[in-house]
Amino acid sequence: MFTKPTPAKDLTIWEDAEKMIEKARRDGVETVWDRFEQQTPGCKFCELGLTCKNCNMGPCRISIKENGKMQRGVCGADGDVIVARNFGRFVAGGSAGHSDHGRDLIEVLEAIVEGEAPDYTITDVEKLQRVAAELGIATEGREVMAIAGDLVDACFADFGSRKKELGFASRVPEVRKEIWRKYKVMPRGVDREIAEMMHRTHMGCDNDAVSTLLHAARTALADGWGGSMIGTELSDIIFGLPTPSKSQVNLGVIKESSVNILVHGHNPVVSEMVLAAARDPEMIAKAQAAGADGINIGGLCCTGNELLGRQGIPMAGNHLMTELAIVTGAVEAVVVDYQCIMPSMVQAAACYHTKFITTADKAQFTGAIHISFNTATAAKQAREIVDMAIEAYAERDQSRVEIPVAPVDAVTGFSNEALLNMLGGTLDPLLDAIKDGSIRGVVAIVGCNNPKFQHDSQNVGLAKELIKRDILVLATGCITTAAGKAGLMVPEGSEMAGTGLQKICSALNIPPVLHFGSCVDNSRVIQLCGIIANALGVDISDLPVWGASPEWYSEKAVAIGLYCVASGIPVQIGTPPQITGSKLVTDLALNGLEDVFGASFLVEPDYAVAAEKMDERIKAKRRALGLSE
Ligand code: XCC
Ligand code: SF4
Repeated sequence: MFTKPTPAKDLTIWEDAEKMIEKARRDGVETVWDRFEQQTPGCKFCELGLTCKNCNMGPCRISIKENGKMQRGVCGADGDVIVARNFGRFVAGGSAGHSDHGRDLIEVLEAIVEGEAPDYTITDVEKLQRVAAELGIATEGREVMAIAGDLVDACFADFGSRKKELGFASRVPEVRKEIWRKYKVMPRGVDREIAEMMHRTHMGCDNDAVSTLLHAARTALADGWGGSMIGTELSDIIFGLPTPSKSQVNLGVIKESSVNILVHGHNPVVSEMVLAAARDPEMIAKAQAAGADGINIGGLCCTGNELLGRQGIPMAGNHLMTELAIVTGAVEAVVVDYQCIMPSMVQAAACYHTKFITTADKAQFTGAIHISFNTATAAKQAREIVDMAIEAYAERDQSRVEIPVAPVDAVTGFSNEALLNMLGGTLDPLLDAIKDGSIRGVVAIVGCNNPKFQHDSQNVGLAKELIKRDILVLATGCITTAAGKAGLMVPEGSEMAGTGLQKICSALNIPPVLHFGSCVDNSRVIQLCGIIANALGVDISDLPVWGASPEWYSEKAVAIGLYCVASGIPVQIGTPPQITGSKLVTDLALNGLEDVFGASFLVEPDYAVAAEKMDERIKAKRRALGLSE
């Protein structure tokens, strides 16, 4: 039966997206929304988390029998166990993604120390010394490379099995660590917790849903305070601290007369080199010889966020904009590393002159051009990539180019260090603002898009609703582009905030929504919560703070959500994970975790209702701290 396609304006809140969805339809490019429609309705068993494929006596699926009793899998596993196992593996997947990214940065630092990465340097020696000292490494009077070598060893050690507690547990308030020890969720080693989750969920191992879920929390904590934190800290050390600067966002950052290269994925190791090559006068001259006015690097997703924070490159778009960026017809190359890169981008690129270039051996795409990126030859390979883009420029069909909007300004690149600097070297002004209620609370909104929602409607809606209530928003991952597009990332955006937050924003000349980096950089958020809790002499769960991921989609987002909750930060999500087939697991996520960690999940698909509920809790937390509501 022929049905009319959903009007593009119902799929997204943005003009640039709407126009490009329409162009994609004209150009015959399939997008995420088309495929979402084809996949709807989804399999009920899978949605409920009640399918198990963990062994070859199955696959099994669990339904409720006529007498109300739950069926069991061939091995005897019930629905609770199956849901918990599936969820545990989901969290392990997300933690593995972030943490393997972190490991890659340790390897880069190691190559720098060994003199095998000539194109990379240690940009922030001060941070190297500071982080090393935190991990108990002697720094006084020692050579930079000697300290870095010890830091490499300390970080690698956190991935293994020889430790009882991760190095960065030193950043966690003592009361919180006591909780972790009591419930045996103190993360011991990143790889260990992930491997143990795979083990526990093998047939015939951990057959108690609560036990499996507690280990899921431990696995997530190993991500947040381990793999992700290492990723963030080493990225700062190698590439420099994010510092606030002015940039631009939306598809308008793609330039009609330039060689446009979009960097996509998560790890800055490749994209930093591509950016450096694109800024090389010799490469620019080549681009000009090819008829372009220069080389323009734009960001997508979290690799974009990494470069946005440190180098101020403009952001072309977030997760659901990635295919649409290609549809502009003006993109010469998309250079990717890993994670959140839709496989469909290969097909989208093939509809235009766009080169789709993969760089990580562990993230190869059939039909892509693969450059096996190596830190020993990074600059040379980056130039090859830029050369390919310049060559592609000659093949561009200008008649198919449509850049739908003009770019919007955004101030980006905050970090805990940058925040501290702005506050004059002490957190006191922030604490005072929280105490006197100018800032009533802090919410970290974690990126992602999901075609289950009108694109960015929840992300932007929630951010606006919160700042109106004098709640400061920290943005990481894909919401950053959305908040930027909505005008929330310039100081003037505070006109949309409540009077208290407005006052603080004008005093510090900051936006009401602060760009805190990529999704790995949520480690900055938990670290900040640890610092504030320690300063107030309370636990993290006593603070008027929340995490939120209204449009989440990925395994990584759930790992972030769970490490926040286990750290004492409640988390709002717009859709439930695939756990609702188990009442036990669902109750635990929504309520039971409160008794263990002092925080739990809130599933609320309507941002206005979510903001209200979050505010209620913020009020209660403020009351308990003896602060005005
Ligand atoms: Fe991916 Fe990080 Fe989510 Fe965006 S926000 S869709 S995980 S790119 Ni992290
Ligand atoms: Fe079925 Fe049990 Fe095997 Fe899962 S582990 S597929 S429930 S028999």
